[in-house]
Amino acid sequence: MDNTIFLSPQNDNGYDITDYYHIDPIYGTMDDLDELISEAHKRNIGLMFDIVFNHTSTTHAWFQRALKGEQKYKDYYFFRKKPTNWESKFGGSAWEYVEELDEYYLHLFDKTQADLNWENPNVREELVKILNFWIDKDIKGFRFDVINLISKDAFVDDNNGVGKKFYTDGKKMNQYLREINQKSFGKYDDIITVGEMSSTTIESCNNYTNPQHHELNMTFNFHHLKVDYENQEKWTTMPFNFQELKNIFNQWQLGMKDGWNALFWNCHDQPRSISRFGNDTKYHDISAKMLATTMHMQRGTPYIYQGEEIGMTNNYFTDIHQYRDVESINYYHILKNQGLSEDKIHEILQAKSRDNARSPMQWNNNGGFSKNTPWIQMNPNHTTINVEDNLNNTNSIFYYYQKLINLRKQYKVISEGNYIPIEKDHPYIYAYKRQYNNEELIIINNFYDVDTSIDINIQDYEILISNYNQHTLNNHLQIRPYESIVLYKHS
Ligand code: TEU
Repeated sequence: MDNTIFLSPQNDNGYDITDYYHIDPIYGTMDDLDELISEAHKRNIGLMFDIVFNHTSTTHAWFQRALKGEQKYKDYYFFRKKPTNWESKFGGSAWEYVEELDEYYLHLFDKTQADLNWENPNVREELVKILNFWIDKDIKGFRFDVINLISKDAFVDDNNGVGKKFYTDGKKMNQYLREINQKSFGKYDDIITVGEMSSTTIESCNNYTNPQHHELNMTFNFHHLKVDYENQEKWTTMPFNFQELKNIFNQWQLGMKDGWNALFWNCHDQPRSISRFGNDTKYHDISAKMLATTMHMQRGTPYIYQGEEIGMTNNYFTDIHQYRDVESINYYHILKNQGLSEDKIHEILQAKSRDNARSPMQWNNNGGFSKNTPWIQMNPNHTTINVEDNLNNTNSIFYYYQKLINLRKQYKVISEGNYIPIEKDHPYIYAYKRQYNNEELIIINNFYDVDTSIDINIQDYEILISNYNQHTLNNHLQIRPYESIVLYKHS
């Protein structure tokens, strides 16, 4: 999955773009990219770009000209004499004061990421131009970063000081998406789009992805990844609320009736799922496969984030100097100011920091990523968790993912079937059925280190895939720790 590769000062790992037409030298040159695109093309692989249109880096030429007072470019952003009380998602105020202008500009993220003013037709035209530039280079897809924040409804103070309701899923969202769709990717039938949605709703996502609306193909939402937030606060530690997780899956799976879900556990913003929802020690392989099954059997399009397919875990850093992520470092200071102990802060960062997912890919038992010192420490467990070992073991997590992908291609009931929740209140099991014409699947997943059971009629079903080898199939089905079992029947 994601990461942007455009020219950037890398204050936020590339989500602060200086120039949308150039590749950052840390990733190579335009020639390298052209070669990659053409080699991929030959192998029938299309490249998808991660692109950030809600904001630019403050080093972008537009913002620099705005700072010089050029009205044309000030109108590309939101400059105001009086700030609102909104909070930045990375901590502190969402407004930064510029002394030379005696004005504030809006930044929903870091202060080096200034929000673009989509109200301005010139901005929309620039963004369409960028999309078409890359489409002409044969880029076959786009992941639009926090795209549901582009329509700001009103600049007024929020009673609870956050501001979200004034800029999330705003009134002009559908209009803006339709416009860029019509003028760029919508003209082609082989380009795929996914919108990353911050604090969104099922209703909005249905609207964005209803094929008749010509906006986006599918959406990522994060509700299932907030079930370990105490009082909805990310920077806390709490065992995940399993009932809540199941409710959210069931609601989104059933609710996206007109649209389409992007399915995922991991991305560059989330701690590793195996450390969070599985068991990254005793049941490392088993629980990695269980989580994979849970997601890959759902209705939607699954995304895999680098390292997930070999069961990479959280980094468990112990020193703030090991962190690189701007959000983690900001919150380290915020939590310290709130009086939390160093130990508690580290416990929180170990559970929640985005850097848990940002350490280098573990290729072999020496690491194998680069001869140079990487930007962030490699997880020491590369000695036992790495690609090479996975490739040498037919029972590995990697081959299990491969099998899941093949099954989706083979079985319409996986790619097209409907979704029916079962065992909704079971304390350990998340289970559902899928149906398509005369085919049926039952998917059963144990999220805990316990032996348990369910009573279910599985007559005439056979095992399609499981993370355990031997089974006794009967209607009082015994389920082992972190077991996943997918049963298939056709009539
Ligand atoms: O992230 C959007 C976002 O709202 C959050 O998930 C955020 O990363 C954070 O974890 C909140 O606690 C996107 C990108 O994926 C992220 O990497 C960027 O930092 C962010 O937008 C700004 O561009």
